[in-house]
Amino acid sequence: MTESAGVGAVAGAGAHIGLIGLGVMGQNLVLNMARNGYRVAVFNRTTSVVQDFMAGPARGVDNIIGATSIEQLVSALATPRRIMLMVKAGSAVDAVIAQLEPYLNAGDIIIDGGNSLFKDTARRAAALEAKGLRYLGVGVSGGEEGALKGPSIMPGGSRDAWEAVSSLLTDIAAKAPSGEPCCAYLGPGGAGHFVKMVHNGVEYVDMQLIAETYFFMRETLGMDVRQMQQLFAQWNQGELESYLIEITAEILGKTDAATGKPMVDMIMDRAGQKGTGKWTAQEALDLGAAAPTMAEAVFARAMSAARDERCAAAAQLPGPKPESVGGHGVSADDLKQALYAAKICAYAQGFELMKLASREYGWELDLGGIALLWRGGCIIRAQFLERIKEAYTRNPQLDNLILDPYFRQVVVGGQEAWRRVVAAAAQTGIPVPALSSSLAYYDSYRRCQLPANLIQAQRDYFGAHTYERVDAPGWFHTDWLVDGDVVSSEPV
Ligand code: NBP
Repeated sequence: MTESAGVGAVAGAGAHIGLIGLGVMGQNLVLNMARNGYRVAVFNRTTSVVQDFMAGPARGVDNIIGATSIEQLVSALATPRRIMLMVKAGSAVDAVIAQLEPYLNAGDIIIDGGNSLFKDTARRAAALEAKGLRYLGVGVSGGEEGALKGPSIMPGGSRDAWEAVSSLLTDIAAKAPSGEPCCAYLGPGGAGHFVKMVHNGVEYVDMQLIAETYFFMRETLGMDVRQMQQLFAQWNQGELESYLIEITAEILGKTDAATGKPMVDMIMDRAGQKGTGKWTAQEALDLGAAAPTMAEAVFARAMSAARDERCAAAAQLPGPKPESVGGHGVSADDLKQALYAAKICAYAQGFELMKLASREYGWELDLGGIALLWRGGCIIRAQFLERIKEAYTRNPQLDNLILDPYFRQVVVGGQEAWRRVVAAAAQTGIPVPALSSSLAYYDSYRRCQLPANLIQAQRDYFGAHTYERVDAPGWFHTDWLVDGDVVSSEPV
């Protein structure tokens, strides 16, 4: 740490913000803030990291101040103090808050920029606000590059605290192609972290859908890596244009230097996860939101992780005979339509989840505005998010994205191709859990009649849970069995 950039050098000037946690995200956010003209004081639990940062990436940047203790960091800040945490989610956040509290005064602001569970954020906000402090739970997406060049930022918590940091967060955020910042206040309590959680859940689905499409190209259509790379690059020029499609093409174009083989073939098919996708699926279950594809994407990662077991099972569980494998009349364009339709139905599930959460927690989320926040900086940035924004502008009360005229026409028009893909995958034994679950979602949502009448009958039969009739209001119970005959059906 250089003395010229030390805490003593700025006493009195007061840094605009302090940042604790110089991991991948923290370091890049600090450089982003400094580039935007903000004076930032930084601290990290392992203090050698502060020294390395000051001597490395922050070298020569004179509006970054390294601190070797929390007390030093706090004393370097202008008041009311603004302190952003970029530490591992969970107990680390509570630990850092506890360390900070003795040095803070009423009105000071703590901003948690990590991937905290929204319920933890709501709890922390309530506890700190009761002590006169202000708290923001801010989702930050875009990885290392986004943090440096402009991430998508999803703030929630005290509105008053938001107003005190809005220009800083807006300045460092990504800008959508229209020029609007990808950062806007979302609501009180854990609203920001909830939206970030759903963003990550949607990211899981998006990645899973692309991975299944790649697998189908390879296994069912028999395409080689070069052909797939060209196809994804071509798709990135149209309505599927997105960061994830773009990097998929780039990944497929990469050769392993050691073997000369496609890099993708050298990577073990075991997907990791850090938990935000799982939280999204869990929250969908808790809220009673029909979001099957969000859950399927998490299950697919779990199945991939059980590689040893899968390999052992492969020797014992045959699939379709090799001679039945073939294109099954599926074209590359069919696959493109299937991917787009499935993606729309998966995003519809994510937006439905946010709609239900907004009602449950009283957040009044602006769903169209959220689509715009995701338009730049983040991993799921895509041209089609503009379409989602337009859909909610056309009808802010839209029940489901697929009822919007644009999305309806895409899904309805693409369904035949989509069905061909899912059917061919089933016939050739290629697992497409997200493509098929999204189709099942579409087919369920568009049906007035589902088989739940039989489920209600079963529930009433074995547990006297009652049911509703189609021809009369109220709840009924039937004595299903007396010598095998139905004997009575009574209102309850
Ligand atoms: P890293 O793993 O790179 O860094 C973690 C940071 O947390 C380090 O500074 C570490 O300090 C600190 N920390 C830990 Br671990 N336990 C601590 C404790 N008990 N007290 C104080 N500090 C502690 O994380 P990252 O990738 O920069 O992510 C930071 C946050 O941002 C996480 O919540 C993450 O989920 C979220 N996020 C990450 C990404 C991404 O692409 N990486 C994207 C969006 C959001 P140390 O140096 O002393 O160990």
